[in-house]
Formats: sequence, structure tokens, C-alpha cells
Amino acid sequence: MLKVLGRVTSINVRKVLWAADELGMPYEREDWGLPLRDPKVPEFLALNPNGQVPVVIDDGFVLWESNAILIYLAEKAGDGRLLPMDLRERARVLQWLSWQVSELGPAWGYAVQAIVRKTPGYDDPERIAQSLQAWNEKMALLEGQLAKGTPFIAGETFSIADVALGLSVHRWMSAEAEKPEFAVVREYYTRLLGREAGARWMGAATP
Ligand SMILES: N[C@@H](CCC(=O)N[C@@H](CS)C(=O)NCC(=O)O)C(=O)O
Repeated sequence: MLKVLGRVTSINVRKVLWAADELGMPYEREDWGLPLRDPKVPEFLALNPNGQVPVVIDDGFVLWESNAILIYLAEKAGDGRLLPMDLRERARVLQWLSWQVSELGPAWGYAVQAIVRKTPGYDDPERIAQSLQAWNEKMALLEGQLAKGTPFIAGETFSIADVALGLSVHRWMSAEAEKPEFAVVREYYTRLLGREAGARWMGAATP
């Protein structure tokens, strides 16, 4: 059975759990990640030299990086449900997955440490403001894309890009900061919460 290593409070671990649930793929999960279990120990570093969660182990095959895991799970299901078979539709999903990790994630970095995780040392008001501004700019881009009228980020059908972006939107919604109102993003978030697995992994208890 698929094994998922990572704490459920991690947004990147929840991507994997949400996708597996959407696909009806059984898994067992083991808590790793601070403060529960330090991943920077030799046993875990042997699996992921970055010392980060999530990691999956599928019949001896070890994989890390949440978006790569999303692609793996969708491919493993092999039915195009969460990752279209059509070349261009598929590329569009991969485009948004890349954007999530390379553009949106870095923008929220400092603000999340300061506001969400309240990590000691992340208390520079100027840097918090800069990060919030960058984060809001990325969210405005998302609003603009969704305002074009498709129910999901890459088009008419739900995909792994919605898993990554849904959890990202959840994080933005949950952050206690002054934020612009993005009505279309809010509708999108509500639509994703209407999915059983979406509601499970974007629940109130999950930051
Ligand atoms: N790019 C990585 C980022 C993974 C990451 O940042 N993981 C965080 C949790 S969200 C982590 O492992 N933090 C250390 C810890 O929990 O101890 C991915 O997408 O998988």
C-alpha cells in the first residue's frame, strides 16, 4: 500500500492526501515533520535529502516534492481523471502546478512564517508587508484567470492543479491579515470545498 510520510498540518502533505482520496487510492500515513517528528534525521534524510515532508513510498519506490507526487498519483491512476490525457490540456495543468510552487509559494514565504506559523525571528514589519503585497499580487493573478469563467484553474475539469491551488487559496483565506476581497477566488474556494475530499483537507483545523 502507498505510504505517505508527513504531518497533516503541512499544506504539501495535504496535497497528496487530497489527491489520493479523490482517486480512491488507499494509503497509510506516518507522522513526520516538526514538531511531531524531526525529518532532519539520517533515517528520513536517506529518503529525502531535503529533510522535508511529504515523502511517499510506493512498493519500494521513494518520491518527494509534493507536486511531483501529485503527478505520479494521477499517472498511476492512469485514467486522465486528475491529469488530462490530451497534450495541451495536460500541459495547462502542469503550468499551474509549476506556478504554484515557483511563483505563489515564494511570494507568501515570509508572511506565512510571520502570520500563520508565528515563527520566532520573522517579525520585520517591512518584510511582512512586502511578502503580503507579493502574495496579494499573485492572488490577483489567480482572480484574473478564474474571472475568465472556467470553474477550475486549468479549464472545465477538476485536476491536480486545483488540489495545489485550492490548498494555497485556503492558506490565503486563513491568514489573519488585511487582504483584498477576491470574489471569484472565493467562489472557486467554495466550489472546491463542495468536494468531499476538498472539505476534508481544507477544513477549519488545517492551516
Ligand atoms: N517543495 C517541497 C516543500 C516541502 C515543505 O516545505 N515541507 C515543509 C512542510 S509544508 C516541511 O517539511 N517542513 C519541515 C517540517 O515539517 O519539519 C514540496 O512541495 O514538497
